[in-house]
Order: sequence, then C-alpha cells, then structure tokens
Amino acid sequence: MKLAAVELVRLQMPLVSPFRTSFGTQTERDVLLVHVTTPEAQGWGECVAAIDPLYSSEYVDAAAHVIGTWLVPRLARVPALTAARVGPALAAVKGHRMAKAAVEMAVLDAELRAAGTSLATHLGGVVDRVPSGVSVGIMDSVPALLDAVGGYLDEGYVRIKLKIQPGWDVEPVRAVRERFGDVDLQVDANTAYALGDWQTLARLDPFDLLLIEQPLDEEDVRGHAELARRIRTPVCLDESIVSARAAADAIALGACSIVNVKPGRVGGYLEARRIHDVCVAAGVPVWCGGMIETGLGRGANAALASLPGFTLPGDVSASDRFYTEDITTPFVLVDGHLTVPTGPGLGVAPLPDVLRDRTRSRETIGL
Ligand code: NPG
Repeated sequence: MKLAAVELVRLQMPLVSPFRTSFGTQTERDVLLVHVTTPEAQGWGECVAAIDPLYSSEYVDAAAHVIGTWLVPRLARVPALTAARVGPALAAVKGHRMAKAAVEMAVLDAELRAAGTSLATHLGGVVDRVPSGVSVGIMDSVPALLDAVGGYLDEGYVRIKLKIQPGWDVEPVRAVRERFGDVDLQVDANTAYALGDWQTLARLDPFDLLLIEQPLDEEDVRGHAELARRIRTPVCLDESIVSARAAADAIALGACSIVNVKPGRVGGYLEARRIHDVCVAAGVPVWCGGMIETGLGRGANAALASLPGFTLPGDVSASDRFYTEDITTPFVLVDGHLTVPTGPGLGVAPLPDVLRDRTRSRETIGL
C-alpha cells in the first residue's frame, strides 16, 4: 500500500457523567482520529491520549503534533507499506506510543479492508463475543457508589472495577461486597499509592478481589514485586506495561501475576498481541483495558479480547457507558457480552452525520 492522504480529525465527545479517578476528573474526551487513504482502501485509527498528561506523559495535542511532524513523513517514505512495517519504520522516534498506535491502527484497518479480513481473524481471535466489565469512578459518597454499581449490574455487566485512591479504598470495597455479594470485583489505583501504604492495601485482602491494578508508580516495578509478596490480592500492572519486553521483565521480577493490555498504551494492536503471547507463554492471564474509546477503538478492543489468553473480562463496556451518541453504530450489551465485529478491518466506521456534528477540526497532513 502507499499512503495517498492522511487526515487528522479532532472530535468533541462529552461523557454521560463525570469520570473521576485518582489522576483527575474527565467530563469529555478530545478524540483524535487518524484517517488514511490508500489506492486500495481507507482506514481509521483512534488515539487514546487524554487532554492532559496525567495518566501518561502523552496528551492529545502532543500526539497530533508528533503524528503530523514526525510519524506520517516517515511512513510516506515506506515502500509497500503494511501495518507490520509501521512499528519498525517509526522505531527511531522515541516513545509516543499512543500516537504510533493510532497511526498503525489506521494502516491496519486499510490493509485488512483491502484484504477482506476482520481484525479479530487477523489477530487470532477464537470467540465471537467477549464478556464485558465496567469501570466505576470515584464517587462523592458510598451510597452514590452503590447506586452506580447496582445500575451496572442490572444492565448485565459481569465484572465491576472500582477506582480507588488513599481515603477511598477499604470502605467502598467493603460496602460493594456487603451489598452485592460475590460479584466479580477488582480495583484500580492508577499509581496512587507508595510501597509504604502496603498495610492499607493488605486490608483489601479479605474481600477476595480478582486483582489490584497498578497500585504504585509506573516505574516502580521492583516495588510492585515487593508488594505482591506482602498482600494476597493478585497484583496486575497497567501503566508499567508499555511493551512486550516490559511485560516479560515485570513477570520475571514477580511484579505482577495478571496483565492489563491496552493497545493504545503499548504502540498498537500488533504489540498488544505480542504482550498477549508473552503472557500466555508465562501462564499469566490478561484482560483488555479501556481508554474511553469511541466505537472505533471499542470494536478493535473487542477483537483483541477475543484472543485465547484474555481469560478475564475486560473494560470493554457498551457505548452508552460513556457516550449518549457514539460515532459508530453503538456497541450494546447482550447478556453481559459485546459482539466482536466480523466485517473487514475494524468492522465499524464513523457514521458520517455524527462525525460531522462532533468534529472540532480537520487537518490534512502533507505527504
Ligand atoms: O472502560 O474505557 C473504559 C475505561 C476504563 O477505567 C478505565 N480506564 O486507568 O484504566 C484506566 C482508565 C483510563 C481512562 C485511563 C482514560 C486513561 C484514560
């Protein structure tokens, strides 16, 4: 394939309700889409970078800049471009994995559309629907949390993830356990604790959580290994896992016994599959994380989550968890599951009317 045109599209996507985490409260997403045109097909990629650099060092303005200035010009020079060639072609540019992932996703979509192959088939998916978990933000009060969790369980979500931070951890977990019994439950700290807090985290042990996600700083891999020896809840890493190599190292060090795979965080769906493969080889379960994606990323995440190593429910929730109106045909919950798209490429594309209504800006990148 040869790139004929690349466009960056920025969308304003308000969330149905504020989503509060230890790193801030999100009320809307500033979504960056990459649209590639090749002689054979078009493709769409979604960048997961947030408005601010508070979850990771990347943020959406920086991603748009690096894509336009550093990534696309390199790709334009690659003869016979394929998605597999995107990573090597961009390797000289350090970091910026969220930006690289968006570009690779767009090329992959175009390539698979041209070939008539679905993303799930290409990645090695083995099921046609995936169990859906939901991520529940920090609330103003325990009763408000119980209402929210009860609503999601009524909708059919099969697993609940609670965001935690110091001061909002043991009590909310206890309250959810007491009210909802043995529902599959896990917590996500987004790096909000230090190893010195291990005794607080050990107080979560009696609640039989599936896992605690990223309690410590993303660079504190050794600290996670030490924490994993001191608490009974299995430690899962998210922010620390930036590549298949990082996953292999973390597992070898005993820093995690479960891995959250987020394609956008690790540089794309192809590296995400390599992380899956590393974890399967090590006997480590994986699950697919979410970054409040629109239907484009949501559908692609469902495809990834259909691989055999994804043995835990992911943050692959229905479109209406975050958006009143998605930019694709909405993903809906059926018996606690999302259907894996089967059409060529991502199997979904932006609905022209919604795309137009949500667009903040469009920029064509010179090739
Ligand atoms: O279901 O898409 C979803 C959101 C799941 O909690 C979720 N994501 O830390 O994992 C996280 C968190 C997140 C969202 C992180 C947006 C960064 C940006």
